[in-house]
Amino acid sequence: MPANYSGTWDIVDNQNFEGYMVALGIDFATRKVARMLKPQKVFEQDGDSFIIKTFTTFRNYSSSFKIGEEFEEITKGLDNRKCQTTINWDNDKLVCVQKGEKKNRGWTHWMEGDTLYLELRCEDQICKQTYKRTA
Ligand code: YOG
Repeated sequence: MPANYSGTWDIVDNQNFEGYMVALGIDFATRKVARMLKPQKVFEQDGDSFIIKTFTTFRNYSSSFKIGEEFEEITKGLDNRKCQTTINWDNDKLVCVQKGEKKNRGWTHWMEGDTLYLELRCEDQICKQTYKRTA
């Protein structure tokens, strides 16, 4: 039985989001707005099928995938790039690889009790986010 991430999660910590955004080529004005945001994640999971929604007051982002199945991801409203994206289990961690123009791009999610962690990677930058379960 895989881990179940289903639920609603609110951000409580966000380390080096600025460095991650610079690595993605996000312009200064957009970064200035984005770094004030408090994202909320809503996970809908049925076994190996996921929908992850990221909500903010500025923009929202949604991604649907099945574990191990590569898909074309357009990071619409983020850096607007095209990636060939695959998410796999590493034990109970979700490990995403986003192949495309940016080297070493991807993310990892894992849980410890009511805490959800997210590491976002792009080139030599790592952003570390922490979320708490609210539902
Ligand atoms: O989630 O990959 O949970 O899809 C990182 C934003 C800010 C827009 C979001 C909106 C990178 C302006 C990661 C922020 C900065 C700045 C939230 C979403 C880009 C643009 C919508 C993500 C994964 C893992 C699942």
